Amino acid sequence: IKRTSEDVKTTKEVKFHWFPKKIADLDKCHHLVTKFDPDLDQDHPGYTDPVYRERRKMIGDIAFRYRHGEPIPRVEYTEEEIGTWREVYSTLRELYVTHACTEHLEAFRLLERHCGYGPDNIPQLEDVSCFLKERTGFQLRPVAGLLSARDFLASLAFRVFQCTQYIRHSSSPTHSPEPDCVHELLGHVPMLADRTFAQFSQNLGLASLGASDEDIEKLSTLYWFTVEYGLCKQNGEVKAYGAGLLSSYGELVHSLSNEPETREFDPEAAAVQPYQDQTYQPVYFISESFADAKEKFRRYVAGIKRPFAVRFDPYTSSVEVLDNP
Ligand code: HBI
Ligand code: FE
Repeated sequence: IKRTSEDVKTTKEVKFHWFPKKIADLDKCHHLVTKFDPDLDQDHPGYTDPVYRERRKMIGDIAFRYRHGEPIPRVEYTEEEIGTWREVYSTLRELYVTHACTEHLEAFRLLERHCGYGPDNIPQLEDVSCFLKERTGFQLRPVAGLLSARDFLASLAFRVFQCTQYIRHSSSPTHSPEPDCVHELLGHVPMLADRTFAQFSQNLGLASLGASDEDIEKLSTLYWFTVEYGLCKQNGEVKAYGAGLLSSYGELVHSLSNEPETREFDPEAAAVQPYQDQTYQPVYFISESFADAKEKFRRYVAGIKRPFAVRFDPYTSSVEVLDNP
């Protein structure tokens, strides 16, 4: 029997968290976490710079006003912002050849050819979104900062990636405490252009819909050690595929050196591994391949208890809620 979640709730008295059922519902998934906000976090490099904070707020307003289906407004970046981009871009670009996985390298070449990627230009989210849509069906929507894990993961279920549009402070080109467009465009976007990785990301999102707070915490930790800080084997070598690594020169070098502890990817272990959002990770998980990670994750998800199952309908970009999974 097909039912809506509200039906399930009233007929069976099972309580679970509201979640988006159709892609336009993502307009309601906008709950920000203030943890690394430059207005509140004294350690943020932009905390003492009112001009930066004003600019970030202006770009953030684009996200607050945005509704699903609209084109993403273009931002005319300043010389200072492009200077910050250039500095990170050129150092990372060189390192990718030896440190990034082949999926990232391949997509990066295409992005340079078709999407305005280059040292002197910050790509526009609208152009990148169109590119991804053609490649894997993923699209971007602008977001004003760090989103709650629940809302962030829910958007992945619809192949939507919530993407920041402002750039980090110019005093700190190699590091940003919060996600910024350097992290999204250099780290996440190339990976979302890969079909298997895109499917893995969507599966993480689907598993999160209506999940308990404890399961959201586990899934977001899993996300952390895969999508953000994952390593993988390729032709007998270890390469990076995590966006947090691919957008940080220091940690990218560190993660593939002999220094850190590495372990074979195991969802059960990765879901409860304590992580670091202020410094380098204490441990990295190495996947055999994305297909292998996807399969291991599928088995892990089967063990998560939910009073219903969800099925994504790609024709309408909506999820069906199925009773008695
Ligand atoms: N919000 N804007 C944004 N970007 C992210 O990459 C992001 C987020 N919120 C949570 C999050 N990532 C992850 O750390 C997990 O909690 C899902
Ligand atoms: Fe990220």
